Amino acid sequence: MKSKKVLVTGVLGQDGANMCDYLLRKYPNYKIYGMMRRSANPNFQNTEDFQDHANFKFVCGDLTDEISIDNLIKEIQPDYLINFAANSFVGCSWDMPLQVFDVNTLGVLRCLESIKKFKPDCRFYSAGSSEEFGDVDYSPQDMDHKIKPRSPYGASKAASRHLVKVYRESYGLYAVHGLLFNHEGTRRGEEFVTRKITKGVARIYAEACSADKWRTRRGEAPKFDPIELGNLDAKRDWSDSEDFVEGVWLMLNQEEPKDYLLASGETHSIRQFVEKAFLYGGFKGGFWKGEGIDEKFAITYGDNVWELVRINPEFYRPAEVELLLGDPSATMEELGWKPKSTFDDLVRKMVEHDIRIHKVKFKKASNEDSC
Ligand code: NDP
Ligand code: GDR
Repeated sequence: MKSKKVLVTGVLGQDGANMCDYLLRKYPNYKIYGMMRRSANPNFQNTEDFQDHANFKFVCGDLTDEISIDNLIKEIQPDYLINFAANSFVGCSWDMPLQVFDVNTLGVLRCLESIKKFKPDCRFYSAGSSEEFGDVDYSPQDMDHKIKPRSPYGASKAASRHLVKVYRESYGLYAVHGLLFNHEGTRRGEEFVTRKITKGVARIYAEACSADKWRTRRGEAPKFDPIELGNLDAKRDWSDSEDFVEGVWLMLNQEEPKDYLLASGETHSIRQFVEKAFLYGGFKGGFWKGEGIDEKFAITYGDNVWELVRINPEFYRPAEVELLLGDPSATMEELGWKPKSTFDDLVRKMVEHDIRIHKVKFKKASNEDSC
């Protein structure tokens, strides 16, 4: 098989790492370049499984610096540029809207311009989002749904979608914008709600194991810090990022470029994610009590009620996307793409992974036997 060169931005994040991992396993002779921003203290947690592969190389660049993008495209001459780099946290996009547009929109423009000038046959992926649909008119959302973002983040991604179309039609570039619904996994950033919950379950699990012994010794009830969350009623269409990077790769390898949508076709509330995550963490019989900001998720243990989740209004957003549910049927038919993981598989995988890593850390810190 002919060797190709793929430049992946956002390599230290979830999708960038999963894409590099996928490509190195699928095409051991491809040269994969993972672009990261220069930082004094980079976190290599997501890349440690593949960063020593002979055909993988870290390169430095920043989407806000066109000189760095131009130099990479000129020097590497990539066959593909897969742009996952972004300021991807919706919640902070109200606090730094200009920076979000600089990275998420102008960053895409810088990539397109650079490809046009230095490698016009390079295939380009732009990481679009279901946040572009925002305040949805109907469900499930498909490619024809109007653009109605509710956050600076959603607006920045919608603007980049227009730019991709303009460059595709004006200059004949192979450029695609993937409208991806939420996707998660064991490499997910810890500020996103799913990972925040599964990390929280793992922490409480470890504390419960130790507290149980402590309680038996002293005959007293243990206390835990519950997980603090915002809007529990928002609904998201969650999938596994590992399934999605395969879909993205298919988008980049068609005869003609066009935009596609990836989703699971199911939606679940944050509340349902919490219930499932605690169940997979071994906490049976959880129940909700109270209302509004006093609502709590708890379980009964002996004579005690343990609070596992409570509301902190700090995590509410100025404007919320209440419901997302995608229709992946057209993409499945056109690309032959089929996700392997279900919602239950995803929650279980994330909880089990976080319990495993938390137990190791916890054991080291407390010198306790694992439970
Ligand atoms: P992550 O936040 O995990 O990763 C984004 C990466 O981009 C980080 O590693 C970050 O670097 C890097 N980055 C941020 N700013 C810059 C910059 N100026 N120049 C270069 N790199 C930068 O996101 P995901 O992997 O989850 O998402 C990948 C892409 O897909 C993003 O564009 C996101 O908006 C989009 N998306 C994600 C969805 C999801 O559910 N995961 C759904 C739909 C779209 P650093 O590590 O230094 O902070
Ligand atoms: P989202 O993901 O905004 O959908 O963007 P996130 O996990 O941040 O929020 C999902 C929903 O959960 C609610 N929520 C909380 N969210 C966070 N982060 N923390 C909390 O404590 C909390 N409590 C409740 C939020 O209000 C929201 O409704 C993700 C990102 O990956 C984007 O980059 C991507 O484009 C979209 O998914 C599709």
